[in-house]
Amino acid sequence: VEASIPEPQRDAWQRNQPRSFSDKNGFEQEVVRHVETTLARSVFNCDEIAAYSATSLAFRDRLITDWNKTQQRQTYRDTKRVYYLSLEFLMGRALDNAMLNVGLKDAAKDGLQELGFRIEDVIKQEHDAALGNGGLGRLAACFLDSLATLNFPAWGYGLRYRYGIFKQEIIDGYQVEVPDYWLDFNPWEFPRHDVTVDIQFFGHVNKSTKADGKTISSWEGGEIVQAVAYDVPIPGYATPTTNNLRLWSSKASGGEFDFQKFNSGDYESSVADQQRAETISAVLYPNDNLERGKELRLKQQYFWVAASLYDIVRRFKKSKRSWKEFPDQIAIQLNDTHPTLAIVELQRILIDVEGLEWDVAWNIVTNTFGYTNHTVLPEALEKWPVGLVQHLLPRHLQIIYDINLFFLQTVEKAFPKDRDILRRVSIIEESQPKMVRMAYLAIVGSHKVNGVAELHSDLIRATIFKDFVEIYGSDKFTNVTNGITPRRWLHQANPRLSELIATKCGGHGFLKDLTLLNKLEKHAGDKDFRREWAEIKYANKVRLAKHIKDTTGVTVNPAALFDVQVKRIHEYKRQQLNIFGVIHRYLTLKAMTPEERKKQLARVSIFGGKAAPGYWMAKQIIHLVNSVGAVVNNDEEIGDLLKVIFLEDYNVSKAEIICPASDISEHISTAGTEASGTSNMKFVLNGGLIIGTCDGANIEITREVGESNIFLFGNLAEDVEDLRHAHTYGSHSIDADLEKVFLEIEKGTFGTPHDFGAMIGAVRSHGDYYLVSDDFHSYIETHHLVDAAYRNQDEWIAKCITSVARMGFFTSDRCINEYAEEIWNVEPLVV
Ligand code: GPQ
Repeated sequence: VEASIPEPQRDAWQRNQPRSFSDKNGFEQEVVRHVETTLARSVFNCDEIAAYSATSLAFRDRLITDWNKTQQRQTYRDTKRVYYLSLEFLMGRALDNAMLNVGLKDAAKDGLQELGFRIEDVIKQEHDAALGNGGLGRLAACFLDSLATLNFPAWGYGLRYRYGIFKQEIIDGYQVEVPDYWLDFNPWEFPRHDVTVDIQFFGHVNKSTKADGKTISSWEGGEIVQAVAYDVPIPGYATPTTNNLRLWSSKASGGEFDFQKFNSGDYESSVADQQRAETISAVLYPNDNLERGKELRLKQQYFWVAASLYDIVRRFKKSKRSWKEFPDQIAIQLNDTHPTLAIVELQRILIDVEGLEWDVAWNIVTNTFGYTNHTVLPEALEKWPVGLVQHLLPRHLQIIYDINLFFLQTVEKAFPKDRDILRRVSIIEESQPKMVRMAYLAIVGSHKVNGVAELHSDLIRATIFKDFVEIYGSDKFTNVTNGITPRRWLHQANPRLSELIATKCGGHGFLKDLTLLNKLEKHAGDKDFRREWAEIKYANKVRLAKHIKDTTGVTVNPAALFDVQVKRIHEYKRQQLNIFGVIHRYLTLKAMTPEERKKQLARVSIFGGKAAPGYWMAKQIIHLVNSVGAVVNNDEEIGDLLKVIFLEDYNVSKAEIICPASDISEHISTAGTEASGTSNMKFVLNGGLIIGTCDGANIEITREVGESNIFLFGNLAEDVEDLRHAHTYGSHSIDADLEKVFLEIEKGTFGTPHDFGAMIGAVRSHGDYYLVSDDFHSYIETHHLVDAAYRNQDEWIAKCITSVARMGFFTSDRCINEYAEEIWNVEPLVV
């Protein structure tokens, strides 16, 4: 590898390598040094924020040493790398994770104590890095953790949004969005002002004929925006491997602003240009499972994809290998269709810039990319108007048309009798206006397509991508069931449970090989072990109860059954089913005599999650939950028997408090709509049971933990279509208990009935698309089973322990190994 420092001077560098701390004293020295020099503070004005800043800087220095070594090693060995392209990385906090991964959290705890701080208070100062909406973004974050932990040479590429997902406030029971400006102080990123890429938009295509008669196209004119790299180190757990997450930030090209305009007195427009450029990476679109086709979103996608590919190609070219080796050196994974333009951009670079023949280039492209689908919901499948693509990316549209032409030619040859197939599979939808179907482009341009749970992968093969399975054969379509990192979601979120498990599993090895949890199984009947297990669950519930008290003012009894549903608010996820069930429970309790009531089990129903700002129905659901809470929580007849809580601003750091504290959690999507779900895995791994539909990964969780350890209910995916049809074309009668709930809402028990008219109407009069009424009875019955099971605490705890013992499959390490073997063909590289 070429180095900028000549050989004779390297000795001096070797002698002066920074030494990173490895114990409490070393840590304290670093903290004091950072407080007094980097932060220019002292014992007189070191508050918790300064303590957080200095602690982070101390750990950052440590990570950077390992990061440098990792990157040098990867460059030197030049083995195949993985690039994970995701518009979302929902990272949460970094400090706790960094301390645990390098194995120095205890040293930091003691050190901070000596310096006058409690480590928990210091950790809490960190702002979540919330560059994602929900499951898709969090999956990307878990994957980065596993890639580093398993020593894979891998980079993440994303956008450095100035504003992450909005903060949610609840005011008078309604969601209010507040901007999330999180970059005031972010010690975890390194600006690389020397790593920039010029990104072109608009313009036109010039065709010219070369001497040999070949025509070449070049994209000219338009405007340039600059991409600046910001690097975030990603430490693995108990390994020096520290990978890189590179986030691009947009800037006006040519520096601060247009000096010519500035000097000629046109101040406003010189600043406007700069602001327009910066708008590209300004804000994360707050939609989950929904695409709204906004021009700025397409600009974001191309900006990020073009910068990343330029970077990847630049790195490849340094190795002086031939182009045909590109797919042997590089695997690029597309996290949903958001980065699909990367396929077109790489083809453009290879043919227009590098001068390769179309077929040679296309072969390289298709062998490089893999595409992961995360939903079958039609409203989430990306389509871009042809006119918009033409305007913004004229050369790319031509290439898309050529890709489509060659693809359709092969389809026509293979299926000469199917007169309709070309229309069905065309990348261009012949609608008004014409649209580019991004999922189809992603399939055609990739060598593997995967879904994220078995049912989901089966469904995409059988429905939305059926024709493509016919065309390419079924080998191209595969499944990689999602997983979660046990480092954050067990060890960090639930340290006491992690310690207890370690006593039975021969230490903390299970954090790297989660199948070792199976050693727990034989202790499920052990009385002392169960007691300790139950004590930890109780302590976690006390912690959540305190959070609830602090944030909502409502007192909840930690001895009650905690029933949790936290996730984005969406009709398909059916928070409305949950709150209708809660109202049913309330009415049942109200109808009882005081004697009967005394025999009932106490419950706390906990909701949390953000609604997309433009999703009116989701906001109505939040309002209903809060309105029910306001009535139930103040009903003295009911007291502790039922509390209804809406937790404000659900995010990663709050999930770390909530997951360890649930007894039962709800994963109750209409069958066939939730691709996988990943919080289901988090809750079970933390010793909670779940109530759920036969959907997404719930099915595989059932296979692993056993049917007796999960509460399944509701209609199956295979029956959904017929039921929907019957609602629309047959007679549709509403479940009698649900109708009682509706009548109570309409009586005004929970505030102005008018507010909830649309929610009721969706079930009663608009076809009940999400099958709320069809599943209501089975849902209520199953909650009765939950109550009954919870009364037998010994057996309940045994179920929890057995379930945790059988959760080894759901580590994201297992997924990453599957991707590495089946899709990427990459090997780990130990530093
Ligand atoms: N998912 Cl398409 C999102 O979080 N956002 C999206 O826009 C789309 C999917 C989720 C999906 O709903 C969950 O079922 C998955 O577990 C998750 O992606 C990760 O695959």
